[in-house]
Amino acid sequence: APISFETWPWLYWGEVKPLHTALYLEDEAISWQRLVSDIGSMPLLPKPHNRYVAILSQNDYQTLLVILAAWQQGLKTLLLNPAFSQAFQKEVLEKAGIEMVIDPHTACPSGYWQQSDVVPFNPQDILTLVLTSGSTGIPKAVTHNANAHLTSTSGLFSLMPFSESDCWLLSLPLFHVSGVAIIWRWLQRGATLKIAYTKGDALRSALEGVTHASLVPTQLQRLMQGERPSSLTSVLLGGAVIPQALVDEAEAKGIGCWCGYGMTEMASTITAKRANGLFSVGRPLPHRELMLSSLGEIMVKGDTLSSGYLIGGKLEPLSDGWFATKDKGEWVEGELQILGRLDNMFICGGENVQPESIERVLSGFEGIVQLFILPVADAKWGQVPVALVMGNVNQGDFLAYAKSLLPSHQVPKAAYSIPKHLLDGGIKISRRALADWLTSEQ
Ligand code: 4YB
Repeated sequence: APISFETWPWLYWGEVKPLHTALYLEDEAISWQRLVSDIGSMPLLPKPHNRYVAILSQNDYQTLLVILAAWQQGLKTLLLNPAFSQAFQKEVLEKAGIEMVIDPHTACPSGYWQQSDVVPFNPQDILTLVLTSGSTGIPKAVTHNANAHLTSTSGLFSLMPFSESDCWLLSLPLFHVSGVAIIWRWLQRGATLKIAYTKGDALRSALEGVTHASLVPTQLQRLMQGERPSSLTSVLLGGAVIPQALVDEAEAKGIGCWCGYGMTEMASTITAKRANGLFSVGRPLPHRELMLSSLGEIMVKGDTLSSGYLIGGKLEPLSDGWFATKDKGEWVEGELQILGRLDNMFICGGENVQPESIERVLSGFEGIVQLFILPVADAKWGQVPVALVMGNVNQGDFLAYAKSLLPSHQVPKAAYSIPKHLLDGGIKISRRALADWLTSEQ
């Protein structure tokens, strides 16, 4: 059963098992007692009257300390990607109505443990803000309280075991909901968190000693190119279409895979299942509800739904009732399949084209590492699909293969190789960035 914390979870574990390891860093183990003391040695952070601050969030110990210190000092933190340009950061903060930005690497530790600096833990108070990843417009700051995070966590644990003696790698950014979710799973269980450099090939060595990791499919794909990390038993996948062949391969190598579908507004995972050979993301976890609208749009609600976006310093509810996800889904054998984003759909000669469904059919072609279908303007048909491929692919054979499998309005009119650099930034590949590249090439 989940613990209902009466104080900040790290203070609880600091009392219950002070000498147990809370964290593995690159070359050091940190006990719960040491963690509590390090958080308490953080300086008093600036306290704007609405209590909202932004924290430039890298995946390192110093940033974690500043985030936890901010929470126990009564602050609500927008976790920001430190790679944003100054101009973009300014736009985002102006929209949300947040004035203060903290860089953990210049907020030096000083002072000493002062019990009076700790505000009471109230699971209903907003603690985290994470930006939406919409492809258009300025992202919105999605708020969550501890209750939503802990509820999300306990629902997941009913499906995916994570015990006190396990270790979850902080394998996704703290400024993304998937990274924040790892923090709450670790805190809920009083297990071990590993913080290490995970970009690119460093992921493999970061996984040493780790039992659990959250991975986007491209990270798992990279892992499959070498030997299986020996301690890794359980991987939670999500964030993008999860290729079935990839999951089958990982399972065959002894890595337990859980396929999930989640989003920022729902505090990460909404549906999930242990891989079972069927391409799907399973069923809703406890405390979440999901239905399909008459148009096939996935609608969600539940205890993990955000209580609002922060806009101009005020909370604006997301919806009254069901939240419309803009994802298209379908039930297959009682499990949910994600068909694609409604806003990726385009029209070719009067026919609806869902790029993700073409991608699913064609990504099995020999040599393809990744494939994207994008629309380009066409005088006769309005828009036509073209393929952007990564991998060692014979383009003529590929297009002939497409013709043999797909109705004509879905057959790519051309195929281009994507430069590798477009694919390794960030946790999600932006179709917008690919489209911009395509335009610049034509
Ligand atoms: C999908 C999708 C899927 C999301 N198929 N499209 O802790 C986790 O649950 C986790 C573990 C590993 C990797 C990621 C996660 C996440 O949280 C992912 C949450 C996320 O991506 N949130 S988001 O707000 O940035 O994007 C949400 C959108 O991502 C959805 O609306 C879908 O369009 C897409 N997506 N899972 C296909 N399995």
